[in-house]
Amino acid sequence: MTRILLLGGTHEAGRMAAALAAAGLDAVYSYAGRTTAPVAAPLPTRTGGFGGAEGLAQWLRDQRITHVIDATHPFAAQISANAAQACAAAGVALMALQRPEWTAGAGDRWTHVPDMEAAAAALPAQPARVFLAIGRQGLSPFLDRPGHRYLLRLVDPPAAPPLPGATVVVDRGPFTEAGDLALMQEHGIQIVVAKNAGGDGARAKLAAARQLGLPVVMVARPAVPERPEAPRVEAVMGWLRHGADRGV
Ligand code: 3Y8
Ligand code: NAP
Repeated sequence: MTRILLLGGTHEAGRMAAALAAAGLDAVYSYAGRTTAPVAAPLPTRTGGFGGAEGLAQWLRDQRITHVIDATHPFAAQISANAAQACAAAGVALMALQRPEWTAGAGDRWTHVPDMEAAAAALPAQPARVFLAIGRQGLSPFLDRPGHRYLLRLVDPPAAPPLPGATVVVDRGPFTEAGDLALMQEHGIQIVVAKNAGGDGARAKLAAARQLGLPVVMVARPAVPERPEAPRVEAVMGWLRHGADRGV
């Protein structure tokens, strides 16, 4: 009997949940609980960590899960590593719904860096107005570059200023090019730092940077373990049907 755990928290995970619900499949949607008011999913939902890979493996056994779909964000490397390890340990089938990386096009001025420390080091020597569109968790490397004026965009209002002197806008995506263009012009942004999230939810700032002729520091995705990957919801549905045909 097919019973699915959908590790969510992204725009694509929401679309995956809708497809599973439409197919009448027995599935549960999982949030980490990072935000105060996450987008509602059309599936039964659970929130919070599992207690590492071991805890997840036990949860899979207790809940008699037969398939895990990892539709988490490409930068959510820990949960993805845990899912690969837990599915192997519990003998559960795993498929990652992973959107393709963004690639630079005509007019883009991107500098690729391996991680957030390198992104902070890549900022210009002279003070600049920097749009740090990377959320709240990866900000510490920028404490070493206090000379810049930072604009942060967060999903929830921060308890304390996450970066001294930074301007914070509170907004959740998906974002629009017109909205990001206006935001970047309003703050006189001169350079943008972005994670290579892929997908459409946060691409707007890249189009706005191109239109304004601004440089972008593009942070590469962290490594995740080898696992089956599909680029689209329809491919994951095919994987589930194929498995069901074989009675798994
Ligand atoms: C909690 C679920 C949807 C969901 C929207 C996508 C699109 C907007 C782009 C910018 C970049 C950023 C951030 C971002 C994007 C979508 C999608 C995506 C980037 C929500 C969500 C959860 C989170 C967690 C949150 C992180 C933060 C990252 C903001 C919901 C809205 C910057 C990543 O305060 C915190 O602790 C927030 C933490 C992880 C990265 C960080 O380190 O701060 N996402 N984002 C999920 C959970 O609890 O399991 O609240 O509804 C989901 C979305 N975030 O259905 O359209 O890519 O799918 N999220 C990055 O890419 O750099 C914003 O501002 O331009
Ligand atoms: P992470 O660093 O990979 O995971 C840290 C811990 O959070 C995990 O070990 C796990 O705790 C818990 N966790 C993460 N995702 C979970 C989920 N979907 N369900 C249950 N527990 C989860 O994760 P993150 O980067 O903080 O991302 C957290 C959530 O935000 C994910 O759902 C992700 O899809 C979403 N998101 C992240 C980003 C980003 O930039 N990182 C962007 C957009 C959306 P235990 O070890 O206790 O099990």
